[in-house]
Formats: sequence, structure tokens, C-alpha cells
Amino acid sequence: MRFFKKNFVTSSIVSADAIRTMFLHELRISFHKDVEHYSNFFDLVDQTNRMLSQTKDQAVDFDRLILERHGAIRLGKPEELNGMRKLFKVMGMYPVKYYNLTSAKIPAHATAFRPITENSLQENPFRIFTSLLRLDLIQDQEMVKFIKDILAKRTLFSDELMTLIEINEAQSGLTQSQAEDFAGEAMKCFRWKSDAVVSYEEYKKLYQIHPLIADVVSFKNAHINHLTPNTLAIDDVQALMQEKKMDRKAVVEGAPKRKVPILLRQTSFKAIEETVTFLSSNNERIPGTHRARFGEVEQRGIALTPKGMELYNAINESVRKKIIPNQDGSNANAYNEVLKNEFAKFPDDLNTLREDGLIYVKYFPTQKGKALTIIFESANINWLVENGYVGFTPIIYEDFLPISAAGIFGSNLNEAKNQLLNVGSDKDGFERSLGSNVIDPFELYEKAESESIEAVFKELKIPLYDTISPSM
Ligand code: OOG
Ligand code: NI
Repeated sequence: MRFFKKNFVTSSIVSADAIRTMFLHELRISFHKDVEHYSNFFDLVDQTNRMLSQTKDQAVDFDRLILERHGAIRLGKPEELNGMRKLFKVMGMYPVKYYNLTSAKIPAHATAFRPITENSLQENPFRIFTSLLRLDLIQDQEMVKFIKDILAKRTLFSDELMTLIEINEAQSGLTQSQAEDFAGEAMKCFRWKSDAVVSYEEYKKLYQIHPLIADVVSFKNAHINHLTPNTLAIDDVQALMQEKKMDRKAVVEGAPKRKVPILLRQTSFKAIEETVTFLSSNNERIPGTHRARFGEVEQRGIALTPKGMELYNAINESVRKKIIPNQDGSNANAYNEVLKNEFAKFPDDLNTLREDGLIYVKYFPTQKGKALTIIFESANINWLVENGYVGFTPIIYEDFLPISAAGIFGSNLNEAKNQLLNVGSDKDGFERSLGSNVIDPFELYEKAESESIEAVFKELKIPLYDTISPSM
């Protein structure tokens, strides 16, 4: 198709959202084609979505509903993270939140590049979880030098790509034809390259320090390691995966099934074994295998306030003290039971969650509110809700679960060895590599909520409000 693209050349600028959609299209086509197992899994999710929706009589656009909501890459050196920030900016994706993965013995830290405005999220919420190796955690200095030498030799970004990124800056956007070129060039950073740049012995040494290190250092690209479509019924997907004997995660990550879904729930099948080749001393390629790529599925719920997050974390902590799910699923039922019991502490109706300040919501005037003929001089948002002048709808969580991220890494990369230094998070270092600060997601949710309150007061012509928001 690229032959014909010149026919479509227009000089007008396409939106960053449109470029993100174009890029996702390329990315998913390549991943579906490459990873047959993923393609089958995707069909299974699609089937589940369609089955569930048959019970509801509204028209659903299933192709849009299932579309991949996130993917993940792993990077080796600071320049790569810095370059990714510039690349993702072209697609309207910005670094949100710092994820410290060392608490789960993973030598990396991360952010998620994602759209941040309501319109962009509506258009296409696709995000990429992006982690960067922390070589400062490796004790063996000879290995550190070996790794650095390998990473120094590689560049993820082609000259064409860098030029397009610069053009995007200078023009404040790309034309249709430039955008197509960009999506194609960007894709090259994320493709799977099965020819390792190390020998099998070197791969094994890297693997022994941590499987993640082998995955990042041995291959030339920042390969997409998984994609994650959206489902309406994650428990059904999990059950169906078991029925089909897929090698899946033992339990669904996140909160249990509830009336009011919160944050994010997800599950995945484990990374498949792929054929790769290693270097040999006489420059021949030696066949071998590597596990990196997998498929996952997600179902999103409501964004929690810091108070809600605190409760969520505390509950998870008490679950973990009682039971940790075995990877083989042998205690899955017991785990789900404990999870359900502990989560009884988390209110499960929308209005209580809102009144208790556990979730973020958006307010809007109801018909009754719009029909008001009297003007209040001052009012409280809770009072307006209680009296039916104002309604609200939940704000969806757009980020990742820190614990879950660790869980995903763990289940797909086998056991971590204990050769890593135990130091804490390094947000400053991460931001230095990134070349900017990461955005605080709470600020984004908070802004959406408070702007909606302001709009309500404006529309109802109430000059003052005496409490700003129940979640503050
Ligand atoms: C990323 C894991 C994080 C999730 O869904 O929590 C993630 C990785 O394995 O590289 O995508
Ligand atoms: Ni994921």
C-alpha cells in the first residue's frame, strides 16, 4: 500500500492522535502475524466480548471495543529512554508515573507513555509501558562493562526517524505522508529481531543475573514484548483460557470481581518459546530459544484517589500476608477467596465510593439542575448531588498497577536470581535519563474532576462553592 501513499499527500497536518492510531495499526498487524499464539488468544477474547454483549441490546462496535489498550518495551540505556520520549511525543504520548520495580527484585524502573487529555484518551487510549534497565544494581562490574559495551554499539532510531521527529517539532505536527513514513520508521524500533548479538554463553551469563537483562541486552531492538486487548469479561477469558489449556497466569491480577470495578484487572498467557540464533566464534549462527513475547488482556475500572489507593494497597498487603498465589494455580481458589474477603473492606457502591473520597468522578448538571430557576448563592457539590441537581460519572483509570507490573515481569521471565544489589527507587535518575519529569497521574484525574465541578457551578450560575470536592 505504501506505493500509493503519494496520491494521498496533503499538506495539512494530521493530529498526534491520528498518528498514534496509525502506529498502533502497524504494530498490531506485525504482532498478530509474528505471534500466532497471540492471534488465537485475541480471537478468544473477541469471542468472549461478543458472547457477553449478546445479553445487552445495544449496538456495540466490537472491533473498537477489543482494540489493544497497551503494550510494553524494555530499554537498555538512558539515550534510548530519552529518544523514546521524543518519539512518543509525536503520537501524543507523554510519560506518566514512575514505577519502581526493584521492590519485586527486577533491575529496572519504568514509566508509561500515554495520552493525557480527555479527547485523546477517548480517541485512542493506547499506552506503552516502558522500562529501563538499572545497571547500578548489578554487582559484577565486569558484567556491567560487558553490557555497557554492547549497548553502546546499538542505535534504536534510524536517521529518517530522527529527521521526522525534528520535522514534527518544527512544523508542530506531520502531514499525512510524513505521518505514514513516521509510523513505518517507528515500527522498526519495536520489531522482533531473532539474531542475538551475543553468544549462547554470554546470553546464559546475562540470564543468570536476571532474565530481563538477557532479554534487553542480547537483542538489537526494543521489541514489543506483549500487547493487551480490552475485554468486558476478564473472568470469562480466564476460564476459557483454562478450558483451552493455555499456559496462563494462575490468577487474575488486581481487585476481585466487584459490582463497581476499580483500577485495572488483567491476565495473560505466558511468554512463548521462540527460535533465535546466537553468535559463535567462527561467525556462524547457532540456533537456540528465548522467551519474551506474550499476550495479555485487561479490563479497566475507576481511578482511585490517593486515599483510595492507600486502602487498595493496604488490602493487598493483608492479602499477601495470608496467601501468595502459586504459579501452577494450585492455590488459586484459596487465593480468590482471601482476595474477595479482604476486599469486602473496600466499599462497592458508586455513591459511597464518591462520598468517601476513594474515587475520581466527573460531575454534570441533571435535567432537574438545568431546570433550576432559583440561583443558589453558594452550594456544596454533595448537597447538589443528594438533591438531584447534579449527577456524576466515574473517571476511568488510565495507568498501570505497580504490583501487577512486577507480577507480569515475574511470571514471564522465570525466577530472579539473587545477584542484585538491594537499593531503593531512583526517580531522579530516571527523569535525568528521560530528559523530563514524569507526570503525576493523580494531578490529571484531579484536574478532570475539579474542572467538571467548576463547569457545573458555572452552568448552574452558582458563584461560590464551599467544599471543592469530596475526594480532596
Ligand atoms: C511490562 C510489564 C508491565 C503490565 O501490564 O503491568 C505491564 C513488561 O513485562 O515488560 O505491561
Ligand atoms: Ni501489560
